Amino acid sequence: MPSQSMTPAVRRAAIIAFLALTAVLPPLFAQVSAAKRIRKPSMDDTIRANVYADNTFQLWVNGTLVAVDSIPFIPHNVISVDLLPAYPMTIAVLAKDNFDPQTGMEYANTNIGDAGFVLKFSDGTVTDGRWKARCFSRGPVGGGTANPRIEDEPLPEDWFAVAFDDSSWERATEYTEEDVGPKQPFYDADFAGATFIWSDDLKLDNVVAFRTVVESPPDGKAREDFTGLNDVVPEQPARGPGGGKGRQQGKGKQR
Ligand SMILES: [Ca+2]
Ligand SMILES: [Ca+2]
Repeated sequence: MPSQSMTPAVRRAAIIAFLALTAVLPPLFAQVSAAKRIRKPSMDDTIRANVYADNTFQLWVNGTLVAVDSIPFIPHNVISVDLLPAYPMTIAVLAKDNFDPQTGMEYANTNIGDAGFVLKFSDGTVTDGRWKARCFSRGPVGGGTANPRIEDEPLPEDWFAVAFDDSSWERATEYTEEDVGPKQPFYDADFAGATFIWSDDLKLDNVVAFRTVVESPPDGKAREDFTGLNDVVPEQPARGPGGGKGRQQGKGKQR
């Protein structure tokens, strides 16, 4: 409160300022408090990721490993997983062709296999030539099969991290379906608008890392950011048909 030593004019001004602050601050605090309130996300807040790799991949989103191809070689499968997105969204992929680590070839060193990678998220995120790509293992060097050997280099320790600097990486090369020759599972899943990518050598480059940053949802749909959910007390979500009393026989949903 204003001090007794103030002049009347200053004191009056101080009292007005004090009263104004007491009127303004509580709503401000309430806003901050409300901003920290967050509901629990539901499956409606997730997006679906479809990923197809010739031959295998690991997928990292915002620095976290979220999916690994469950069939590393053949048959060529589509991996579909649910993601809780947060934007900007950093996507990092480690994709590998099938290859013998000594020769770079496959099928008992009788064949130089070719590769390819494609991804689509239901928020509209797709692979294309804007992604960054960097080869970390190639072979057989020069395409020679008489004395096949590989060249490789270690992945940077934090290559998948949000803060990793990929400015020295090249842009990915786009490939057609004819180039890659995807198998039926690719056609059974939604990859509309997505483009196959790899480095600039679909045959000899066997380990390729990709990175991109999706600044905002490509479909324009507003989505809440649930980052840090463990650091707040979320609002209680609406209960399901069971009224929150547990799973009803034959009706409950497995979680
Ligand atoms: Ca290959
Ligand atoms: Ca292959």
